[in-house]
Amino acid sequence: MRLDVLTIFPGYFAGPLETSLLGRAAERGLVDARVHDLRRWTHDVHRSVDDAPYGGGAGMVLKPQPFFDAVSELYGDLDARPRTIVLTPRGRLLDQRLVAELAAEPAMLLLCGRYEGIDERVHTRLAHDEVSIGDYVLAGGEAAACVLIEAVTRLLPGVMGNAESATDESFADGLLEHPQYTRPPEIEGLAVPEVLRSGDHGAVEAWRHEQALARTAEVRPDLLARWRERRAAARQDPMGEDPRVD
Ligand code: JBK
Repeated sequence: MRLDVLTIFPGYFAGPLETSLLGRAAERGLVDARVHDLRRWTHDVHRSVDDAPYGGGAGMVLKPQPFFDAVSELYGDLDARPRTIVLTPRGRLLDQRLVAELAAEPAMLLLCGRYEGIDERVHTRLAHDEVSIGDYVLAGGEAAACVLIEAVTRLLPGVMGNAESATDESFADGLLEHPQYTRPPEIEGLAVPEVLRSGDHGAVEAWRHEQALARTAEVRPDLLARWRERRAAARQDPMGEDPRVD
């Protein structure tokens, strides 16, 4: 997948793009991520990317012109741009369904806002999607872009081994994960549950399912309600949609 990012803080992406999963994916040619400094498309001596809002008010707004010039130069024409996403708190909440949809794109362009936002005409003319990673206040879209990139990249063919991809199945099941243990069998007076050491695979599966249900009920009743609805629908219509698909 080809990935372009437009930001006024290109340095923000250096660590995440080089590290671990993403770094390996890039080395192997599975992702081609390019981070562009929006200031490259400024023409004044101060290289200013922002300006005061029309109508007044506090803060500054990112100017439209550098975005339009950047997209024209990168793709030759505004209409030749790939799937373009603005990371913004007013966007649609990112979930695994949207992540999977984006992973099927050949290329993406991510626009990161700062200050009070980006001139609305950038949204109107360039954004195919506005995406938020959650209801909290960030300094800008950079951290959100990193989250999106990591979530999408790990779904690209060849990026992850089979052992890691298998863990997706349980999330797609719609419940939170059951607890995990490794050696030693006891530490700090805390023992590994006996059933996990019993060798009884049926009992292990049943225990894990109970734990996942209990945990989901406790912290994410919203997820549990959706899981129950999907399971009921699947029982009504066994040949219908795969209930695991979020
Ligand atoms: C937030 O994607 N977001 O969630 C996001 C982007 C930019 C600023 C923000 O405060 N939440």
